[in-house]
Amino acid sequence: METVLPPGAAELLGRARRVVVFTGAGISAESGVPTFRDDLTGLWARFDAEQLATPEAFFADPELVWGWYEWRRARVRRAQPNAGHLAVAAIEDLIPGTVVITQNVDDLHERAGSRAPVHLHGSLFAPRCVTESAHPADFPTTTGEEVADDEGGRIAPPRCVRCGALVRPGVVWFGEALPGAALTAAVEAASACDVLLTIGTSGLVYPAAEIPHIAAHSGATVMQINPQPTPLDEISAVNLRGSAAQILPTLVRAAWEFAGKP
Ligand code: BJW
Repeated sequence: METVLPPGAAELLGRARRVVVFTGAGISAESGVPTFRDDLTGLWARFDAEQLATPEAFFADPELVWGWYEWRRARVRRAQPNAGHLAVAAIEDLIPGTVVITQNVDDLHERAGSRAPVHLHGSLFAPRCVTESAHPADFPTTTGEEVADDEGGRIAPPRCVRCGALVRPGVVWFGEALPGAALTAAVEAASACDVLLTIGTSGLVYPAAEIPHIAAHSGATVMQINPQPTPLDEISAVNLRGSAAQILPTLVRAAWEFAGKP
């Protein structure tokens, strides 16, 4: 189906000087990466993601939780950036200085050409030692290849070769602080932008969900792309209902044309 943009949407983006792109799991959905609120499958079907993404779950059953992350890591490795990720990189080409802030723990923005996305919730690819969060984990390589099938399974986390403690996923779990530098960069960019584009996030998880609110309160125009209503509807001047991979390329192409750079 052809995407029809509401009047003025492309002009808003094409005219903007300082843009923040704020993304969530929905932008990677069409690359085959499940969103956080999709039902889990296989070994993890009886859990909610919210139950597994906690320090308590990891320390109660490290094999269950590490196996889940290895399975997800393998899935992301096999996934490719979609048209939505590519369109985000095209915004960075159109409007230099655009800041991409993502809640996602995958690397699909980087692989689509985004320059330096700010990762608020860490990365699947940066495991670290549980005792010394400052040092990245040195551990015997587990590539995730062993869980590359669709089943997944329990896997014992490796041990840090420096101190012998467990290695944990380098992501931010519920109840944990976000990385300070990333949060500061996100707040600063949101406070100073004139357009914030929020894409594929439920807007339910804090403090990340504050970022679009900070932009709105600072006078920026918030544009949202999401097939479903979210709590961010009320601060979004432009609500584009639909999939990121479909709407975003149309929006960005039109913004390039408006800016006279077809
Ligand atoms: C499409 C689409 C398509 C589908 N195209 N769209 C204030 C109020 C209430 C609670 C709190 C609060 N402040 C803090 C809290 C507690 C808690 C919290 O927010 N809880 C809520 C659930 C209520 N927050 C925390 O615990 C945070 N830490 C904290 O506050 O620490 C305090 C502290 C300070 C100092 C010292 C110590 C502590 C940490 C939050 C960490 C979140 N981490 C996770 C897991 C990461 C690792 C992993 O992936 O396993 O991050 S949770 C999960 O949610 C993940 C995501 O990044 C995050 C956001 O989810 P997202 O991206 O929005 O995805 P979904 O699945 O929710 O939505 C997908 C959307 O896409 C939907 O809207 C679809 O419609 C849409 N979509 N297809 C476009 N094709």
